[in-house]
Amino acid sequence: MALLSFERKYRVRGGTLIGGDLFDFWVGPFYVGFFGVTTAFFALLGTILIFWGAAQQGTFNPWLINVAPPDLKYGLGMAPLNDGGLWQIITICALGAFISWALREVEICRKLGMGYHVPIAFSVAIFAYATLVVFRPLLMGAWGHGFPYGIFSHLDWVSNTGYAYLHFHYNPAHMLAVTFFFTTTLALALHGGLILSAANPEKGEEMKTPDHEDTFFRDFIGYSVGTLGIHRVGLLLALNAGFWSAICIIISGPVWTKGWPEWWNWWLELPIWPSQVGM
Ligand code: 07D
Ligand code: 07D
Ligand code: U10
Repeated sequence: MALLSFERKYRVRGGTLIGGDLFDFWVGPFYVGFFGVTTAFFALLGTILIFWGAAQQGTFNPWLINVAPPDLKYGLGMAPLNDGGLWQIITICALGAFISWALREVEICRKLGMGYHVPIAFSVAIFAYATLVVFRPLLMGAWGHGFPYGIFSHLDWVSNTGYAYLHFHYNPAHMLAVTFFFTTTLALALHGGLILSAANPEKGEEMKTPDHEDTFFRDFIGYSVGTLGIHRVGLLLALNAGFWSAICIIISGPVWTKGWPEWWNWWLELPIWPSQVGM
Protein backbone atom coordinates (compact mmCIF):
# COMPACT_ATOMS: atom_id res chain seq x y z
CA MET A 1 0.00 0.00 0.00
CA ALA A 2 1.41 3.37 -0.91
CA LEU A 3 2.37 5.45 2.12
CA LEU A 4 -0.25 8.15 1.55
CA SER A 5 -3.19 5.75 1.16
CA PHE A 6 -1.92 3.73 4.14
CA GLU A 7 -1.88 6.87 6.27
CA ARG A 8 -5.42 7.75 5.18
CA LYS A 9 -6.58 4.30 6.26
CA TYR A 10 -4.81 4.35 9.63
CA ARG A 11 -5.19 8.02 10.53
CA VAL A 12 -8.32 7.22 12.49
CA ARG A 13 -9.56 8.23 15.91
CA GLY A 14 -8.93 6.18 19.04
CA GLY A 15 -6.11 4.66 21.04
CA THR A 16 -5.55 7.77 23.16
CA LEU A 17 -4.57 7.26 26.80
CA ILE A 18 -6.00 10.56 27.99
CA GLY A 19 -8.06 13.44 26.58
CA GLY A 20 -10.37 11.27 24.44
CA ASP A 21 -11.00 12.92 21.08
CA LEU A 22 -9.88 16.39 22.20
CA PHE A 23 -6.36 16.39 20.78
CA ASP A 24 -6.81 13.36 18.52
CA PHE A 25 -5.61 15.06 15.30
CA TRP A 26 -2.55 15.64 13.14
CA VAL A 27 -0.64 18.84 12.29
CA GLY A 28 1.08 18.18 8.99
CA PRO A 29 2.96 14.91 9.44
CA PHE A 30 2.87 15.07 13.28
CA TYR A 31 0.30 13.28 15.43
CA VAL A 32 -0.59 15.69 18.27
CA GLY A 33 -2.63 14.01 21.06
CA PHE A 34 -2.69 15.16 24.69
CA PHE A 35 0.99 14.27 25.07
CA GLY A 36 1.94 16.23 21.93
CA VAL A 37 0.52 19.32 23.64
CA THR A 38 2.38 18.56 26.91
CA THR A 39 5.59 17.86 24.95
CA ALA A 40 5.23 21.17 23.12
CA PHE A 41 4.49 22.95 26.42
CA PHE A 42 7.45 21.55 28.39
CA ALA A 43 9.91 21.69 25.47
CA LEU A 44 9.00 25.31 24.66
CA LEU A 45 9.09 26.43 28.29
CA GLY A 46 12.40 24.61 28.93
CA THR A 47 13.98 26.10 25.80
CA ILE A 48 12.77 29.61 26.66
CA LEU A 49 14.24 29.21 30.17
CA ILE A 50 17.60 28.07 28.72
CA PHE A 51 17.59 31.23 26.57
CA TRP A 52 16.69 33.27 29.63
CA GLY A 53 19.59 31.65 31.53
CA ALA A 54 21.84 32.46 28.56
CA ALA A 55 20.73 36.11 28.70
CA GLN A 56 21.56 36.23 32.45
CA GLN A 57 24.92 34.59 31.71
CA GLY A 58 25.59 37.15 28.95
CA THR A 59 26.19 34.84 25.96
CA PHE A 60 24.08 33.31 23.23
CA ASN A 61 27.04 31.37 21.86
CA PRO A 62 25.48 27.86 21.78
CA TRP A 63 28.77 26.17 22.73
CA LEU A 64 29.15 28.32 25.82
CA ILE A 65 25.60 28.54 27.17
CA ASN A 66 25.65 27.01 30.65
CA VAL A 67 22.79 26.54 33.10
CA ALA A 68 24.42 25.15 36.23
CA PRO A 69 22.77 23.15 39.02
CA PRO A 70 22.63 24.73 42.50
CA ASP A 71 25.59 24.77 44.86
CA LEU A 72 25.86 21.70 47.13
CA LYS A 73 24.99 23.93 50.14
CA TYR A 74 21.33 24.05 48.98
CA GLY A 75 21.10 20.27 49.46
CA LEU A 76 17.77 18.94 48.25
CA GLY A 77 15.94 22.26 48.69
CA MET A 78 14.81 24.78 46.06
CA ALA A 79 17.55 27.23 45.12
CA PRO A 80 17.17 30.91 44.12
CA LEU A 81 16.35 31.26 40.41
CA ASN A 82 19.72 32.69 39.44
CA ASP A 83 21.66 30.30 41.65
CA GLY A 84 20.52 26.92 40.34
CA GLY A 85 16.72 27.34 40.58
CA LEU A 86 16.57 27.73 36.81
CA TRP A 87 18.37 24.39 36.40
CA GLN A 88 15.80 22.79 38.71
CA ILE A 89 12.83 24.10 36.68
CA ILE A 90 14.52 23.16 33.38
CA THR A 91 15.06 19.64 34.75
CA ILE A 92 11.32 19.37 35.49
CA CYS A 93 10.57 20.64 31.95
CA ALA A 94 13.04 18.15 30.41
CA LEU A 95 11.55 15.22 32.29
CA GLY A 96 8.02 16.45 31.44
CA ALA A 97 8.93 16.68 27.74
CA PHE A 98 10.77 13.32 27.57
CA ILE A 99 8.03 11.40 29.43
CA SER A 100 5.33 13.09 27.29
CA TRP A 101 7.29 12.13 24.17
CA ALA A 102 7.37 8.47 25.32
CA LEU A 103 3.62 8.51 26.08
CA ARG A 104 2.92 10.05 22.66
CA GLU A 105 4.83 7.10 21.18
CA VAL A 106 2.57 4.77 23.21
CA GLU A 107 -0.57 6.43 21.80
CA ILE A 108 0.75 6.07 18.24
CA CYS A 109 1.54 2.37 18.90
CA ARG A 110 -2.02 1.88 20.18
CA LYS A 111 -3.53 3.57 17.13
CA LEU A 112 -1.55 1.27 14.85
CA GLY A 113 -2.07 -1.85 16.98
CA MET A 114 1.69 -2.29 17.38
CA GLY A 115 3.84 -3.43 20.32
CA TYR A 116 5.34 -0.92 22.74
CA HIS A 117 8.99 -1.70 21.94
CA VAL A 118 9.93 1.82 20.80
CA PRO A 119 8.55 3.66 23.87
CA ILE A 120 10.09 1.02 26.14
CA ALA A 121 13.46 1.60 24.45
CA PHE A 122 13.18 5.38 24.82
CA SER A 123 12.24 4.89 28.48
CA VAL A 124 15.69 3.41 29.09
CA ALA A 125 17.29 6.64 27.81
CA ILE A 126 14.96 8.65 30.05
CA PHE A 127 15.92 6.35 32.94
CA ALA A 128 19.63 7.08 32.30
CA TYR A 129 18.94 10.84 32.25
CA ALA A 130 16.80 10.66 35.41
CA THR A 131 19.57 8.69 37.11
CA LEU A 132 22.02 11.52 36.38
CA VAL A 133 19.83 14.44 37.46
CA VAL A 134 17.32 12.96 39.95
CA PHE A 135 18.11 9.54 41.46
CA ARG A 136 21.87 10.06 42.06
CA PRO A 137 21.50 13.61 43.41
CA LEU A 138 18.68 12.37 45.71
CA LEU A 139 20.89 9.53 47.02
CA MET A 140 23.84 11.90 47.48
CA GLY A 141 21.77 14.56 49.24
CA ALA A 142 22.12 17.53 46.88
CA TRP A 143 20.79 18.63 43.49
CA GLY A 144 24.28 20.05 42.93
CA HIS A 145 25.40 16.56 41.88
CA GLY A 146 23.40 16.82 38.63
CA PHE A 147 25.17 17.76 35.40
CA PRO A 148 25.06 21.33 34.02
CA TYR A 149 23.10 22.13 30.86
CA GLY A 150 25.66 23.31 28.35
CA ILE A 151 27.56 21.73 25.51
CA PHE A 152 31.09 22.09 26.88
CA SER A 153 30.10 22.41 30.54
CA HIS A 154 28.46 18.97 30.54
CA LEU A 155 31.68 17.51 29.12
CA ASP A 156 33.62 19.13 31.98
CA TRP A 157 31.19 17.51 34.43
CA VAL A 158 31.73 14.05 32.93
CA SER A 159 35.51 14.45 33.05
CA ASN A 160 35.57 15.87 36.60
CA THR A 161 33.17 13.21 37.89
CA GLY A 162 35.25 10.51 36.21
CA TYR A 163 38.49 11.72 37.82
CA ALA A 164 36.79 12.07 41.23
CA TYR A 165 36.87 8.25 41.19
CA LEU A 166 40.51 8.28 39.96
CA HIS A 167 40.05 6.06 36.93
CA PHE A 168 36.46 5.64 35.73
CA HIS A 169 37.46 2.92 33.25
CA TYR A 170 37.94 0.60 36.25
CA ASN A 171 34.21 0.92 37.15
CA PRO A 172 32.93 -2.60 36.31
CA ALA A 173 29.44 -1.39 35.27
CA HIS A 174 31.08 1.26 33.01
CA MET A 175 33.04 -1.60 31.40
CA LEU A 176 29.81 -3.49 30.74
CA ALA A 177 28.09 -0.38 29.34
CA VAL A 178 31.03 0.45 27.06
CA THR A 179 31.14 -3.15 25.83
CA PHE A 180 27.40 -3.03 25.07
CA PHE A 181 27.80 0.27 23.17
CA PHE A 182 30.65 -1.20 21.10
CA THR A 183 28.72 -4.42 20.45
CA THR A 184 25.65 -2.42 19.38
CA THR A 185 27.62 -0.65 16.65
CA LEU A 186 29.18 -3.96 15.55
CA ALA A 187 25.71 -5.55 15.33
CA LEU A 188 24.25 -2.58 13.41
CA ALA A 189 27.18 -2.55 10.97
CA LEU A 190 26.78 -6.30 10.36
CA HIS A 191 23.00 -6.01 9.98
CA GLY A 192 23.07 -2.89 7.76
CA GLY A 193 25.80 -4.47 5.65
CA LEU A 194 24.03 -7.81 5.33
CA ILE A 195 20.65 -6.33 4.35
CA LEU A 196 22.16 -3.97 1.77
CA SER A 197 24.30 -6.76 0.31
CA ALA A 198 21.20 -8.93 -0.24
CA ALA A 199 18.32 -6.50 -0.77
CA ASN A 200 19.99 -3.78 -2.83
CA PRO A 201 21.53 -5.58 -5.82
CA GLU A 202 23.32 -4.04 -8.79
CA LYS A 203 21.04 -2.91 -11.64
CA GLY A 204 19.74 -5.90 -13.58
CA GLU A 205 20.52 -8.39 -10.81
CA GLU A 206 17.86 -10.11 -8.73
CA MET A 207 17.27 -9.34 -5.07
CA LYS A 208 18.43 -12.15 -2.76
CA THR A 209 16.21 -13.77 -0.11
CA PRO A 210 16.40 -14.08 3.70
CA ASP A 211 17.72 -17.61 3.06
CA HIS A 212 20.79 -16.02 1.50
CA GLU A 213 21.21 -13.88 4.61
CA ASP A 214 20.87 -16.90 6.93
CA THR A 215 23.27 -18.93 4.81
CA PHE A 216 25.89 -16.18 4.78
CA PHE A 217 26.19 -16.29 8.57
CA ARG A 218 25.96 -20.11 8.75
CA ASP A 219 28.84 -20.36 6.26
CA PHE A 220 30.72 -17.59 8.03
CA ILE A 221 30.37 -18.26 11.78
CA GLY A 222 28.39 -21.51 11.83
CA TYR A 223 25.13 -19.99 13.11
CA SER A 224 22.48 -17.49 12.05
CA VAL A 225 20.31 -15.80 14.65
CA GLY A 226 17.60 -15.27 11.99
CA THR A 227 15.98 -12.28 10.37
CA LEU A 228 13.68 -11.48 13.29
CA GLY A 229 16.25 -12.54 15.87
CA ILE A 230 18.84 -9.95 14.85
CA HIS A 231 16.35 -7.19 15.72
CA ARG A 232 15.82 -8.75 19.15
CA VAL A 233 19.59 -8.93 19.64
CA GLY A 234 19.98 -5.30 18.53
CA LEU A 235 17.32 -4.05 20.92
CA LEU A 236 18.71 -6.11 23.79
CA LEU A 237 22.26 -4.84 23.20
CA ALA A 238 21.20 -1.20 22.94
CA LEU A 239 18.94 -1.29 26.01
CA ASN A 240 21.71 -2.92 28.04
CA ALA A 241 24.12 -0.17 26.95
CA GLY A 242 21.81 2.48 28.44
CA PHE A 243 20.86 0.37 31.47
CA TRP A 244 24.45 -0.37 32.54
CA SER A 245 25.35 3.28 31.98
CA ALA A 246 22.71 4.23 34.53
CA ILE A 247 24.04 1.57 36.91
CA CYS A 248 27.67 2.70 36.50
CA ILE A 249 26.89 6.24 37.57
CA ILE A 250 24.38 5.47 40.32
CA ILE A 251 26.92 3.29 42.11
CA SER A 252 29.59 6.03 41.84
CA GLY A 253 29.05 7.89 45.11
CA PRO A 254 25.96 6.28 46.62
CA VAL A 255 27.59 2.82 46.72
CA TRP A 256 31.34 3.29 46.09
CA THR A 257 33.11 6.44 47.28
CA LYS A 258 36.77 5.49 46.73
CA GLY A 259 38.73 5.28 43.50
CA TRP A 260 37.43 2.60 41.14
CA PRO A 261 40.85 0.84 40.80
CA GLU A 262 40.58 0.04 44.51
CA TRP A 263 37.29 -1.83 44.01
CA TRP A 264 39.24 -4.65 42.39
CA ASN A 265 41.00 -5.40 45.69
CA TRP A 266 38.20 -7.87 46.43
CA TRP A 267 40.06 -10.20 44.08
CA LEU A 268 43.24 -10.04 46.16
CA GLU A 269 41.19 -10.36 49.35
CA LEU A 270 39.64 -13.69 48.36
CA PRO A 271 40.52 -16.46 50.85
CA ILE A 272 42.05 -18.49 48.03
CA TRP A 273 45.40 -16.64 48.30
CA PRO A 274 47.97 -18.00 50.77
CA SER A 275 48.77 -14.42 51.97
CA GLN A 276 45.10 -13.99 52.96
CA VAL A 277 45.20 -16.91 55.37
CA GLY A 278 48.54 -15.92 56.90
CA MET A 279 50.73 -18.29 54.88
C1 07D B 1 22.33 11.87 17.09
C2 07D B 1 19.98 12.36 18.06
C3 07D B 1 19.96 13.91 17.88
C4 07D B 1 20.32 14.66 19.13
C5 07D B 1 21.25 15.63 19.20
C6 07D B 1 21.53 16.35 20.52
C7 07D B 1 20.79 19.39 22.44
C8 07D B 1 21.56 20.18 23.48
C9 07D B 1 21.54 22.37 24.59
C10 07D B 1 22.83 24.44 24.00
C11 07D B 1 23.05 10.92 19.89
C12 07D B 1 20.83 17.73 20.55
C13 07D B 1 21.46 18.60 21.58
C14 07D B 1 19.32 19.54 22.42
C15 07D B 1 21.53 21.69 23.25
C16 07D B 1 22.11 23.53 24.95
C17 07D B 1 22.04 23.99 26.38
C18 07D B 1 21.72 11.40 19.49
C19 07D B 1 21.38 11.84 18.28
C20 07D B 1 22.07 16.04 18.01
N1 07D B 1 24.04 15.01 26.26
N2 07D B 1 27.93 13.98 25.63
C21 07D B 1 26.88 15.38 23.03
C22 07D B 1 23.20 15.62 25.37
C23 07D B 1 25.17 13.51 28.73
C24 07D B 1 28.86 13.30 26.43
C25 07D B 1 26.33 15.96 21.75
C26 07D B 1 21.87 15.61 25.90
C27 07D B 1 25.66 12.98 30.02
C28 07D B 1 30.13 13.18 25.72
C29 07D B 1 25.14 16.76 22.23
C30 07D B 1 21.92 14.93 27.14
C31 07D B 1 26.93 12.32 29.62
C32 07D B 1 29.89 13.79 24.47
C33 07D B 1 24.84 16.08 23.54
C34 07D B 1 23.31 14.56 27.35
C35 07D B 1 27.27 12.94 28.33
C36 07D B 1 28.56 14.23 24.45
C37 07D B 1 26.00 14.89 20.72
C38 07D B 1 20.83 14.61 28.08
C39 07D B 1 26.84 10.82 29.54
C40 07D B 1 30.47 14.12 23.22
C41 07D B 1 24.92 13.90 21.24
C42 07D B 1 19.53 15.30 28.00
C43 07D B 1 25.71 10.34 28.68
C44 07D B 1 29.37 14.76 22.32
C45 07D B 1 30.17 18.44 22.62
C46 07D B 1 24.46 12.85 20.26
C47 07D B 1 29.83 16.15 21.92
C48 07D B 1 28.15 14.82 23.22
C49 07D B 1 23.61 16.19 24.14
C50 07D B 1 23.85 13.95 28.52
C51 07D B 1 28.53 12.80 27.71
C52 07D B 1 25.41 18.21 22.47
C53 07D B 1 20.73 16.25 25.16
C54 07D B 1 25.73 13.95 31.11
C55 07D B 1 31.37 12.57 26.30
N3 07D B 1 25.92 15.37 24.03
N4 07D B 1 26.16 13.57 27.79
O1 07D B 1 24.79 12.80 19.13
O2 07D B 1 30.23 16.40 20.83
O3 07D B 1 23.67 11.90 20.84
O4 07D B 1 29.79 17.11 22.92
O5 07D B 1 20.96 13.75 28.93
O6 07D B 1 31.63 13.98 22.85
MG1 07D B 1 26.07 14.66 26.01
C1 07D C 1 21.81 10.16 29.55
C2 07D C 1 20.93 10.73 27.20
C3 07D C 1 19.44 10.73 27.49
C4 07D C 1 18.73 11.50 26.44
C5 07D C 1 17.43 11.74 26.40
C6 07D C 1 16.82 12.51 25.24
C7 07D C 1 16.64 15.89 23.65
C8 07D C 1 15.83 16.37 22.47
C9 07D C 1 15.83 17.40 20.26
C10 07D C 1 17.26 16.68 18.35
C11 07D C 1 22.82 7.56 28.36
C12 07D C 1 17.36 13.92 25.06
C13 07D C 1 16.64 14.58 23.93
C14 07D C 1 17.31 16.89 24.48
C15 07D C 1 16.72 16.85 21.35
C16 07D C 1 16.06 17.32 18.93
C17 07D C 1 15.02 17.87 18.03
C18 07D C 1 22.13 8.61 27.61
C19 07D C 1 21.66 9.76 28.13
C20 07D C 1 16.49 11.25 27.44
N1 07D C 1 33.31 6.42 28.63
N2 07D C 1 31.57 8.15 31.87
C21 07D C 1 29.32 6.86 30.17
C22 07D C 1 32.69 5.74 27.62
C23 07D C 1 35.42 7.81 30.38
C24 07D C 1 32.11 8.95 32.88
C25 07D C 1 28.23 6.28 29.35
C26 07D C 1 33.66 5.32 26.64
C27 07D C 1 36.53 8.35 31.18
C28 07D C 1 31.03 9.47 33.70
C29 07D C 1 28.98 5.33 28.43
C30 07D C 1 34.90 5.80 27.07
C31 07D C 1 35.85 9.19 32.21
C32 07D C 1 29.87 8.99 33.08
C33 07D C 1 30.37 5.85 28.49
C34 07D C 1 34.65 6.51 28.33
C35 07D C 1 34.46 8.77 32.12
C36 07D C 1 30.24 8.21 31.98
C37 07D C 1 27.50 7.34 28.56
C38 07D C 1 36.21 5.65 26.43
C39 07D C 1 36.06 10.67 32.13
C40 07D C 1 28.45 9.04 33.14
C41 07D C 1 26.33 6.83 27.72
C42 07D C 1 36.38 4.91 25.14
C43 07D C 1 37.45 11.10 32.49
C44 07D C 1 27.89 8.29 31.92
C45 07D C 1 24.37 7.45 32.69
C46 07D C 1 25.06 7.05 28.43
C47 07D C 1 26.77 7.42 32.36
C48 07D C 1 29.15 7.69 31.28
C49 07D C 1 31.33 5.45 27.58
C50 07D C 1 35.60 7.14 29.16
C51 07D C 1 33.49 9.20 33.02
C52 07D C 1 28.89 3.91 28.83
C53 07D C 1 33.29 4.53 25.41
C54 07D C 1 37.48 7.35 31.70
C55 07D C 1 31.20 10.34 34.89
N3 07D C 1 30.54 6.62 29.60
N4 07D C 1 34.23 8.00 30.99
O1 07D C 1 24.97 6.96 29.61
O2 07D C 1 26.88 6.30 32.66
O3 07D C 1 24.05 7.34 27.69
O4 07D C 1 25.58 8.12 32.38
O5 07D C 1 37.21 6.11 26.94
O6 07D C 1 27.75 9.67 33.94
MG1 07D C 1 32.46 7.10 30.36
C1 U10 D 1 13.64 3.30 11.74
C2 U10 D 1 13.42 1.98 11.18
C3 U10 D 1 12.82 1.83 9.89
C4 U10 D 1 12.38 2.98 9.21
C5 U10 D 1 12.60 4.29 9.77
C6 U10 D 1 13.24 4.46 11.02
C7 U10 D 1 14.32 3.41 13.08
C8 U10 D 1 12.11 -0.50 9.68
C9 U10 D 1 10.66 2.14 7.79
C10 U10 D 1 13.45 5.90 11.59
C11 U10 D 1 14.87 6.35 11.33
C12 U10 D 1 15.25 7.44 10.58
C13 U10 D 1 14.26 8.35 9.88
C14 U10 D 1 16.72 7.66 10.37
C15 U10 D 1 17.26 9.01 10.96
C16 U10 D 1 17.06 9.16 12.45
C17 U10 D 1 18.04 9.43 13.38
C18 U10 D 1 19.50 9.57 13.01
C19 U10 D 1 17.64 9.61 14.81
C20 U10 D 1 17.76 11.11 15.22
C21 U10 D 1 16.61 11.93 14.73
C22 U10 D 1 16.70 13.29 14.58
C23 U10 D 1 17.95 14.05 14.89
C24 U10 D 1 15.48 14.08 14.13
C25 U10 D 1 14.80 14.69 15.39
C26 U10 D 1 13.58 15.46 14.95
C27 U10 D 1 12.48 15.57 15.69
C28 U10 D 1 12.36 14.99 17.03
C29 U10 D 1 11.32 16.34 15.09
C30 U10 D 1 11.17 17.71 15.74
C31 U10 D 1 9.71 17.92 15.92
C32 U10 D 1 9.08 19.00 16.36
C33 U10 D 1 9.82 20.25 16.69
C34 U10 D 1 7.59 18.89 16.57
C35 U10 D 1 7.32 17.96 17.69
C36 U10 D 1 5.91 17.49 17.73
C37 U10 D 1 5.12 17.57 18.82
C38 U10 D 1 5.61 18.15 20.08
C39 U10 D 1 3.75 17.03 18.82
C40 U10 D 1 2.80 17.75 17.93
C41 U10 D 1 2.93 19.18 18.11
C42 U10 D 1 2.97 20.05 17.08
C43 U10 D 1 2.80 19.67 15.66
C44 U10 D 1 3.24 21.50 17.35
C45 U10 D 1 1.93 22.26 17.47
C46 U10 D 1 1.48 22.21 18.85
C47 U10 D 1 0.19 22.10 19.21
C48 U10 D 1 -0.94 22.05 18.25
C49 U10 D 1 -0.15 22.11 20.67
C50 U10 D 1 -0.22 23.50 21.25
C51 U10 D 1 0.96 23.79 22.04
C52 U10 D 1 0.88 24.29 23.33
C53 U10 D 1 -0.43 24.51 24.03
C54 U10 D 1 2.13 24.69 24.03
C55 U10 D 1 2.17 26.14 24.32
C56 U10 D 1 3.29 26.44 25.24
C57 U10 D 1 3.86 27.69 25.49
C58 U10 D 1 4.94 27.82 26.51
C59 U10 D 1 3.46 28.90 24.73
O1 U10 D 1 13.75 0.98 11.82
O2 U10 D 1 12.78 0.66 9.28
O3 U10 D 1 11.80 2.92 8.01
O4 U10 D 1 12.27 5.28 9.14
